[in-house]
Amino acid sequence: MTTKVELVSIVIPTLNEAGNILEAVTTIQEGLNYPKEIIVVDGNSTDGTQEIVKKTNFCKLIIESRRGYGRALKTGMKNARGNVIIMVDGDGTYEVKHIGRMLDKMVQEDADMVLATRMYDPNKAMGFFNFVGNKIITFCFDFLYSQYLSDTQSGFRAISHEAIDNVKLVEGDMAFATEMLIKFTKKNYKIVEIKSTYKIRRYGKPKLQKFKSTIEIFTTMIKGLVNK
Ligand SMILES: Nc1nc2c(ncn2[C@@H]2O[C@H](COP(=O)(O)OP(=O)(O)OP(=O)(O)O)[C@@H](O)[C@H]2O)c(=O)[nH]1
Ligand SMILES: [Mg+2]
Repeated sequence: MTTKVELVSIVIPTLNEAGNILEAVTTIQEGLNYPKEIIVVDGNSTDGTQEIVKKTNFCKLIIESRRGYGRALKTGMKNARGNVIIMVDGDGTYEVKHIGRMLDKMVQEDADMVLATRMYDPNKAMGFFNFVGNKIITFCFDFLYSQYLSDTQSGFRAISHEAIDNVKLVEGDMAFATEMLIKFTKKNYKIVEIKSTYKIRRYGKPKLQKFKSTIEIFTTMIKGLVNK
């Protein structure tokens, strides 16, 4: 439940995103009209990402040397001071201009989480295999956990800090996002969606290992059913 956004902490994991990160953080810094802090959690990038972040003078840079998307986000969230946390990739694929809308929606709905869904994106920028994989995972998640979400793999979320502190998240990599939804669902936390758009990655490589991540996500969904 979120009645007011006192401070929003935007947590951005980065691993070699030198060509993407500046535009993302500048758009947030200049366009977001909420009290905010921007936290970049870097996994020892070798392409100059850290130097770019340091130069901005408005981002807090944290180094998380352990590999993994989930680990980086967890470390960032531990350091977040806001009562609301935004998690978003640093690769320029999510529409960070929509953070304001997500926060408005969070307060309007008194929600614990707002998911930015990419399923209604008119540009259809998500790759075919990612789209189909996401659809299958989301269908299974909704069926198994009685939800009506459309994009469980969206890494662009507004989350109540209090709610996330109340769940124990152990997944270190991409399954982190699914584990979070499972644990929020089990606590009956309110999850709502807003429609957002998506862009193709213009610089750098995806770190997503499709096969490994898919196995981990399904294992996480089954574990969630077994562990009451
Ligand atoms: N600190 C840290 N960040 C990571 C790690 N792995 C991925 N990231 C970042 O987490 C975000 C999500 O990873 P992506 O590679 O974009 O994965 P994806 O969104 O599934 O792939 P794309 O379709 O290319 O966007 C990006 O900002 C990455 O730079 C990691 O091990 N450590
Ligand atoms: Mg990405």
